Amino acid sequence: YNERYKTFRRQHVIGKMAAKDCDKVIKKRKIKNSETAKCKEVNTFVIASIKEVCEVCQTMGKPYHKNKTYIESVKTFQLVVCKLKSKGKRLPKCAYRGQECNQHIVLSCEKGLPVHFQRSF
Ligand code: T3P
Repeated sequence: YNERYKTFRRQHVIGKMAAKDCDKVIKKRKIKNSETAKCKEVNTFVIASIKEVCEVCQTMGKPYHKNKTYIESVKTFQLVVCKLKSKGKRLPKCAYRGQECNQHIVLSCEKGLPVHFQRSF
């Protein structure tokens, strides 16, 4: 598998978690802003199997109207959106507020595999 797919999986796909688990999961999965070495401002977790998320790239997605390079999911997914409580915090003290919702996801895909989480709506 390619490295971008592995990173996507680590950062955005999880079988089960609750909104209150953001801090713990983000730490365990070593999710950070790779450019600034600070805490990542937003990270969305899709609560699903990796198979279901990959299917968005294959049969369960359609072109995202605003930008052809992205694919939006036909169905909604259960999500936990983790948002940093205060911006600019340095590692390792990253404190998040989690929110659960059901939304469509917008991804980019390479060779039928998800490699980037763009947004949800
Ligand atoms: P990455 O590409 O490492 O997954 O957009 C900048 C980063 O924020 C990008 O990181 C994706 C992430 N992000 C979410 O996880 N959820 C969101 O809703 C948005 C807007 C961004």
